[in-house]
Amino acid sequence: MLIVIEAGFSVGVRAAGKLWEEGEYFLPELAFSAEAMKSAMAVLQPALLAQGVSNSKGRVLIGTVQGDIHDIGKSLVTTMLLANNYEVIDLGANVSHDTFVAEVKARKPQILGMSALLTTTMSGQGEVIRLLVEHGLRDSVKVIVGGAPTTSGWATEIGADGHGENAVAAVALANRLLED
Ligand code: B1M
Repeated sequence: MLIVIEAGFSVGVRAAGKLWEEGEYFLPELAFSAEAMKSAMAVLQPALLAQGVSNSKGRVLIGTVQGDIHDIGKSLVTTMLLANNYEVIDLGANVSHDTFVAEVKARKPQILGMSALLTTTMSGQGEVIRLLVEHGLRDSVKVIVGGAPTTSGWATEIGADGHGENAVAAVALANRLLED
């Protein structure tokens, strides 16, 4: 079953990500490829887990922040992480600050990823980091932020460990952070 993921779907979705970065593919083509991968993973992942097979590089908890229902970019990041052998717990969109903190505490991910598409909701990324510090959890997890209005400067300002410009960059960043 792993070969179906690693030699099939993962290769395909990575190729689509590359073509998109190079300007060859348009967003609908990338999104279509992401949807295909997500549908396949929905079938294959439970079966893999049931077999006790784990090829996980690490556990990532991801979601779009409170008040923000944009989830297309976050789902692309999720799929690219899955394609690169991360275990991903996707909390969805409009995730409350308290839920992020509670889930970090309960699921103990190596990486927390927060997406925000609105200038009015991006402050939520900083607020969650502040709450992680308050709950003594900040040192237990690397924090990645992303979404159209966010920048690496913003990531530094709020005390995140890094900023992902796009889904491919987010995977590269996760790899780097876990190597450190
Ligand atoms: Co809305 N929206 N929207 N919208 N929407 C934007 C973001 C906006 C820029 C449009 C505009 O005015 N030009 C604008 C925000 C302006 C601002 O904040 N200054 C806006 C607005 C205003 C709104 C509403 C308030 C509109 C209204 O109701 N008056 C409303 C907000 C609702 C809410 O959230 N509370 C709203 C609603 C919606 C729809 C529901 C219609 C729909 C979302 C559907 C969905 O997601 N299920 C929608 C859409 C589609 C957009 C645009 C057109 C496209 C967003 C998108 O999916 N992009 C957007 C305009 C735009 O971005 N140009 C817009 C494609 C996606 C692949 O890119 O999400 O940037 P992106 O993700 C990228 C990177 O950013 C990065 O990787 C991804 C893949 O490369 N990335 C990460 C993202 N998250 C990451 C996390 C990481 C790392 C990288 O690590 C954790």
